[in-house]
Amino acid sequence: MKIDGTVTTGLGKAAYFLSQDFYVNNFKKNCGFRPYPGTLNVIVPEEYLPQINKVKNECKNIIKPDEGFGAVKYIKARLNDEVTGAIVFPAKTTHEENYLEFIAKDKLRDKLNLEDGDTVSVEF
Ligand code: FMN
Repeated sequence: MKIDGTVTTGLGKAAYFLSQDFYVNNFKKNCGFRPYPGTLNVIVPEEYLPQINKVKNECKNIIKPDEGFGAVKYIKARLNDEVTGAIVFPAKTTHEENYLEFIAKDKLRDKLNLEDGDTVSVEF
């Protein structure tokens, strides 16, 4: 599935979680990269939510961390046909369902010169 969405700024909370060793080590082991501490938030059209929810519900890749932290599902994904990374689905989140959170090795806003309001494609 390939979806066009809009880059938007979050609250910056993901940076804290992506600095925790057990999340970092799991992503390194299972996705092959050490994630930049932050997620790129992409707002996607509501019409894709049923398909996205299906993928999320059927997703078997899950990090179950220590007590106090929430589980995170992840699925390998590509951004703008250019960057390989993953979409994460934290069980605990402040975001609405129409937000996809993309992680990768690099800071994507710098690497792809992205700003809020830009359109990006996410394929997974
Ligand atoms: N939110 C929680 O309240 N508890 C958690 O344990 C938790 N674990 C997370 C783990 C990862 C790897 C990520 C990426 C997010 C996690 N979140 C957790 C979700 C964040 O609180 C937040 O909803 C979301 O990532 C938005 O971040 P942003 O404000 O930087 O856009």
